[in-house]
Order: sequence, then structure tokens, then C-alpha cells
Amino acid sequence: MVLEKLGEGLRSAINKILRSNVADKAAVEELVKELQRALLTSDVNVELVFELSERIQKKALDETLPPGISRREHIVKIVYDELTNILGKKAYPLEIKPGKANIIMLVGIQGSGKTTTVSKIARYLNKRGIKTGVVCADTFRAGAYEQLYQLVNELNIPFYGDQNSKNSVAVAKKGIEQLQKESCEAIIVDTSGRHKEEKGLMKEMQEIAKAIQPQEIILVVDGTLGQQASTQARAFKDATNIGSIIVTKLDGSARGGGALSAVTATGAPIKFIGVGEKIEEIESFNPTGFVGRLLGMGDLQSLLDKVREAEITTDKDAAMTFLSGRFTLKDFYNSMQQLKKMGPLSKVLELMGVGAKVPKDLKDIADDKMDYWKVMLQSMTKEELVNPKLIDRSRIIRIARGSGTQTRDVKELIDQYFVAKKMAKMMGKRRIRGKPGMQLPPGITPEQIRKWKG
Ligand SMILES: Nc1nc2c(ncn2[C@@H]2O[C@H](COP(=O)(O)OP(=O)(O)O)[C@@H](O)[C@H]2O)c(=O)[nH]1
Ligand SMILES: [Mg+2]
Repeated sequence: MVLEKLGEGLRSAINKILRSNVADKAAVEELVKELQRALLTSDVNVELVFELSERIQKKALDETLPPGISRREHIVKIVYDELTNILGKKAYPLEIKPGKANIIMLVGIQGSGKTTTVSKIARYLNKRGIKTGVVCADTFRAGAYEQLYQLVNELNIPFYGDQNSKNSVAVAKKGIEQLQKESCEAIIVDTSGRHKEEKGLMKEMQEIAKAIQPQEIILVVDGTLGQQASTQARAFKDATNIGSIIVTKLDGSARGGGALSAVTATGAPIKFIGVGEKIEEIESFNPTGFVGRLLGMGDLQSLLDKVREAEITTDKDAAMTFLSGRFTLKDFYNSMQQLKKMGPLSKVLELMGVGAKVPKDLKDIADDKMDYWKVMLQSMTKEELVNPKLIDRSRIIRIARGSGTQTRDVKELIDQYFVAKKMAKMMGKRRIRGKPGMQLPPGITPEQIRKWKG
């Protein structure tokens, strides 16, 4: 798997927020902390990580929700967007212009994966119906010719090289001429990358580029460099305006996230990523799909579907508490709030396998009423919250006054509570008894359930 560790960390953080009861400040802070840990472990630049955290935290808590989207879905979407933003923003597919030979030259320091990638791109394009040949212009390293020849020979990819020449520019020119004659639409030129530091490498690149006039120059960067990859990417971006980047060795590299984000931060477009030693292990880089896969989700639509599903599982717990019928006034309020988040109460009960014969009053609980209820609950004593029977006439007046509501509002809340309790008990009894291995709502013990069942 590509960026396995990073993916694991991100998925764990996302799953946690999906399973949390409320997507409140504490949950978002926890999420951000986990994201930070995952990104820093993958060698993503500290500043970048903190900027991203701040944006997620702010947006997650402050932004108004789009219609029909829950807070949790929204948070997942924000995380998705922010990660896409630092890992590449958009896709830059390799363009091959028809009607002429497109010359693409690969550069990069020794060992970065150039020769491997030359053969990978040639195969990739040939598979897509673009006749593509390769030129070995690495006249520096012994064995360079043989390596590329071996890689492409079996696949019948046109190849040019000259083992007797030490003049890389001459070989490159000759090779391009030859492959044009063979009517190649794309010609990939492998270079030597004699220099270990950026400056020498860029000079070498410009010399060859001047002679062969490529349509595109691609810098091959070793993904195991982590955020250090940005040094090469920046020097490259400054040296040419026809450049794009391939980050290799993202399979198994613990620092791949750092490499991708650091290259992206330079503004250089990433066209492909190398994801293994084999010739087919190359992917055209599409950040949105890539991040979706990292998070374990195909695309945004399926992401949102999954979030929705996950939410229903969570709220099943709330529904179970509710259906036990043994809840305090505060539990009642919490359950109602949880259930309401899922949409129509009848739908929730359908999910629970309970025939939906719910009093209309309860179904129609409006947002503003829930807010009223909240302040009323805050005006009650702990004892009253556990046992609302304690609330007598004089207490009702006091609670109404304390919460700035009317006595009939307080009475309505208490009445709704008792009605719901009775109804829930009736509906839920069979369900709970019939489910020995059911998941318990948070904070609820098996003892409590047993006691409730009486
Ligand atoms: N795991 C892995 N290894 C790669 C990848 N790309 C290249 N390599 C390996 O990196 C080493 C150097 O590759 P090579 O193409 O010879 O690099 P060059 O010196 O830049 O031409 C070889 O052992 C390749 O098999 C990749 O995406 N994943
Ligand atoms: Mg090579």
C-alpha cells in the first residue's frame, strides 16, 4: 500500500470522530491531534501541519453546515479538502500532443528512479495507444544501457542507445532522430544524473535540454527523502518552466507524505508517483482520488455515504437507550437530540425494527423547542433530572422563572418525558431482551440494562 502508515493514522482519526457521540470542541481537538501525529510521523513539515490544523479546527467548529449535512460529515469533508490541498491540490495529467514526436526528458540525481520511471512511462503510454520509445542518454554509468534495454525489450518498446559513446548530448539527439523515423509519438529520454547536488544537476539538465529541445522535463525525486525533496523541487522549478515532477518509492516509504506535501508546497506539479519496483507500478497522480484512498474512501460521494452510514450506527446506541424506557430527563433530552440528528424519528425506529407508531408531538420536536428544553434542564437540580416526579407545582414556577420560560413549557417538557418513557418502554422491551450481544450505549453498563428490564 502507498503511504500505508499515514493512511492508517488518518483513517483512525477519522473513524474516531465518526464514532464519537458529539462532534464538539473536545472531539475536534482530539481529531486534530491525531491528524497532526499522523502527518508529522510521515515527515510533513511542522509549519504546514500547524497551519492545516488551525484551519480544520476553525472550519469544523465555526462554519455553518450545508443543508442536509451533519456536523460530522462536514468535518470529514473539511479534513478531506485540507489534505487534498497540501498533497497536491489538483491533477496534472501528462499531455501528449498528437501529430509530432513529444520529447520528454527525465532528470534527477542518481538512484532517484529515473531509468525505472522511463520504462514505466513508456509502458504506460504504449498501453494507452501512444507509440512511445526510449533513449538511453546516460553515457556515464556503466550498465545504464543494459538496465534500460532489459526493462523495455520484453515489451517491444522501441529503444535507442550507444554503448560506445561518452557524449550524452550526441546520443540523445541521435536517438530522437532514430525514434522519430520509427514514428514514435512520444520519446522518453533517460539521463545520467551525474551530480549529487541540485546546482550541478540543473546545469547538466540545461545543457541537454538546449540540444534536444524537449516538450517537457520531468524531475524524478526519491520519495524516501521526505520533506527534503523540496530542495530539489524548488531548484528545478526555478531552472525550467516546462517542468513537472514524479515522486518515486512511495510504496513503503514512511516519509512519503512529507515528500508529496513539500513538493506541492513549491508549486511544482506532480504528474506521476512511483509505487513499486515493477514496471507497471506507476500511477498518474490525482490528489483528490489519492486522498480519498488514503482515507479509505473512493471519492467524496462514497465518503459522504459512508459517513452517513457510520452515523446511523452511532445513533443506534442512542436509540437503544431511548428504547430501554429507563432514562432520566437528561438522558431523554440527549437521546432526542441524537435521534433528531439522524432525521425523521420514524426512520430511526424503522432502522431499529420497531413499528413506527410514534406520537406526532414527539416526532415534531422543533429545533427551538430543544433549545428551550436545554435551559430548562439547566435550571433543575440533579435530583430532579434523575427523578422528575420530584418537580411539584412550586418547582415548576421556579424552573420557568430561572430559565426564562413559561410554566406550560416546563409542564410540556415533563409531560413529553413521561409519554416518551411509557411509549419507549412498550416498544423497546422486546428489542432489548432479544439482543444479548448488543452494543451498549456509552456510559451504560449491562447491570443497568438488567435493572431496567426488572
Ligand atoms: N520500491 C520502489 N523502488 C523503486 C521505485 N522506483 C525506482 N525504484 C528502485 O530504485 C533504484 C534506483 O532506480 P533507477 O531507476 O536505477 O534510478 P536512477 O539511478 O535514477 O536511474 C532501483 O533499485 C529501482 O528498482 C519505486 O517507485 N518504488
Ligand atoms: Mg539510471
